[in-house]
Amino acid sequence: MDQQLDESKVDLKEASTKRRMWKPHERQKNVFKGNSHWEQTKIGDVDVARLSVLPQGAALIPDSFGVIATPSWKEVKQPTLPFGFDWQQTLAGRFDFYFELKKGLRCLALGERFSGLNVRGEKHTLISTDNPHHDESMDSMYKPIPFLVVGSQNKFFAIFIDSSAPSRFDLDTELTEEGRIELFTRRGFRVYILGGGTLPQLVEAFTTLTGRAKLPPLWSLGHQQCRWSYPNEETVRELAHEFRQRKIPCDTLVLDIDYMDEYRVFTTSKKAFPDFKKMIADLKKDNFNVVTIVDPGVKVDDQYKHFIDGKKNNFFCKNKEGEVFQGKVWPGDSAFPDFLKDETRKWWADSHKFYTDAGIAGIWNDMNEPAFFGITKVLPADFSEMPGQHPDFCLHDAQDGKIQHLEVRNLYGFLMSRSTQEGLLAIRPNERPFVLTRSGSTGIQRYAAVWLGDNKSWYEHLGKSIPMLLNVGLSGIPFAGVDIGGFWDDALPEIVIRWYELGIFYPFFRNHCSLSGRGQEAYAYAPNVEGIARKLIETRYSLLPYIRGLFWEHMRTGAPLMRPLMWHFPTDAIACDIDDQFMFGSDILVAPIVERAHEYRTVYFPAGTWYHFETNEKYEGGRPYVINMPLGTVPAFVREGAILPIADVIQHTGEYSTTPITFKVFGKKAAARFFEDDGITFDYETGKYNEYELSYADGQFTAKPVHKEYAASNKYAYQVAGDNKSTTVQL
Ligand code: MIG
Repeated sequence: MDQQLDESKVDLKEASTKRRMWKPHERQKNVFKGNSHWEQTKIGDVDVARLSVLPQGAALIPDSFGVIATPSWKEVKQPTLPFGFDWQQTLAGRFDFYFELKKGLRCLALGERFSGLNVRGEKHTLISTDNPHHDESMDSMYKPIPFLVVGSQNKFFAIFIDSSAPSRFDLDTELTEEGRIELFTRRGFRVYILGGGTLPQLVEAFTTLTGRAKLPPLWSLGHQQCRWSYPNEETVRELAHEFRQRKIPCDTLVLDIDYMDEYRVFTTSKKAFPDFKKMIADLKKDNFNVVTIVDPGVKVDDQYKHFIDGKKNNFFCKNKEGEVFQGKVWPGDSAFPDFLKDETRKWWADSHKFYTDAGIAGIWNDMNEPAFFGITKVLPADFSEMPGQHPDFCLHDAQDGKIQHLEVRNLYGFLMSRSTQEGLLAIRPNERPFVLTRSGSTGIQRYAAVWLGDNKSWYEHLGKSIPMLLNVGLSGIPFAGVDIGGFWDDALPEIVIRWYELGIFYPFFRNHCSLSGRGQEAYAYAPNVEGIARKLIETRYSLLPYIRGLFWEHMRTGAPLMRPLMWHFPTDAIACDIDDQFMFGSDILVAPIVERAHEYRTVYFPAGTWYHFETNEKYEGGRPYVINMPLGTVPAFVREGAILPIADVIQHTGEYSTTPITFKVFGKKAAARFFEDDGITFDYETGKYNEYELSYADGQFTAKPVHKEYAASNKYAYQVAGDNKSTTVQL
């Protein structure tokens, strides 16, 4: 898409004489003169080869921020590589990688893409970009992750480029069965080739390399409510009051940029929030957590402590002349912390004491691509190599000297969130931190949850959220969601309900909208609509015991919560092509309606027997069914043989530890694992958690403890789906 003509800038006369047609690709000369070597190892069951490249003139291969594993590598001359992988340096600022893409192989992952699940047949530019208009013609988004999975059935390979530099993937756009990657850099880098293996094995290996998310605080898995903006204390208090009074479960209220004093980070507006601390404390009493937005831009203002400190200590990015680089964002002219520097990250981390002292529970990082007003495209369409100097941007202090922004831009949001998380952890060492970020790159799952930025209240965006989140999950990030109801435009009641039907299965569950749209809270609609929304949100809370189990599984295996059907049914060709349904863990198939004025949809069931989540109606799999789903339906089907832990309705996770939990059994023979802990601290790391093997056979339910060191206070029962009777269980 970057290749497309920008009509406004084009000399049309000249353009009409240039015929753009297919030509066989001719390789230019390889100009590489530096050092390179291959090494091999095995991660789990997966073979991994890695190529290290140090171009001539480059100081060193910079430390990877994304890769954390240090397996022992064995140097090899030339490993046997799948799909004819080859590489060269084509220009001083560009490396090219070539590989075969045989017909029928699927291409997955690559971070956040506005695409269906299979990202093949497209060009993908990986540079972190704030483009608030998500449509078919957009290319770069907020989270570039150069991890590409290729394969089908039980045999997948992956290419992972460990470099912060921008890249462009051409995944057989010409239908010549060729893949090509251009990496725009003048620095050293590494490339990892993983495989073959199954899709779960590859994601396991990749997340062994790049790390996993730890268990999130339980409250962060509950319902979160946000708006740009709740302008003052009165509105925020009223919001809390409405949720509780109407008994719509909610855990978290999120404050957007207007809580600040003229958008100065680490301040609050005295006018709009006269007693910020007291407000937070009162909300806490009512079991609300408050999350505040923090943008990277620091207002240029010689009276403002944060700007003064940052400038004095050289914490900000500089321009060529060595002065503080300035860009325009919400505070007006702003300086940008150079998060590549350890000292800057430490300073930024410590600054969060301002928020924790006020009782803030978590931090939301936005605009950290970083975004500058007016720039929705970072790489020009004709960008063909990393220039020696890029005039428009700043310089960073990297390990290998002063580095121009574009070389490390993809790390900006990642390092900001890392610093934020480190700050929260240093201040509250035994509390699980909650950080949410818009931008991120390889390994961001270690530091933050993500949401996919500025969608619209469009059915198209509701539907696209499924494949987009699936690819984000395959890229290593389990804790993800999109703005429920849609960010831009008015969300009418129907789309909000349809969005909640799907959204209760997003790992990150937040309703958010822009300042111009109409009120989008679950109660901003007629009573019947509110009633449906309430039921759906209650369903989310009832699923919390299952959802925490999925995070536990992610920690152990790297598995995302939202999985494409091919994750579990890799040899079912039809299932592999489906991306308007997904598996939520191994036991729940989600198939929502994502269109206006539709009450029926086709649901494809892979082999096995499936139960309607609400009615327990049975479907024999291996074929599609047309299913009636009126507004408010929970669009989920449970796999026979599963046991789902279901919590009784609660209003917030503060009530979780005392709510009864029912193990719902699907079928005559079923099994599951069940995990529980305090949901707040890191005590699970020293063993204070419980894990049970649940099973049901011959009319008998058993719970065998695998690990039992946490004193839970819930009461438990089991119930066979379709049966009204529940039986108490002693754990
Ligand atoms: O320029 O803080 O994606 O969630 O509400 C817009 C205001 C800046 C973009 C984020 C959105 C947030 C908004 N921000």
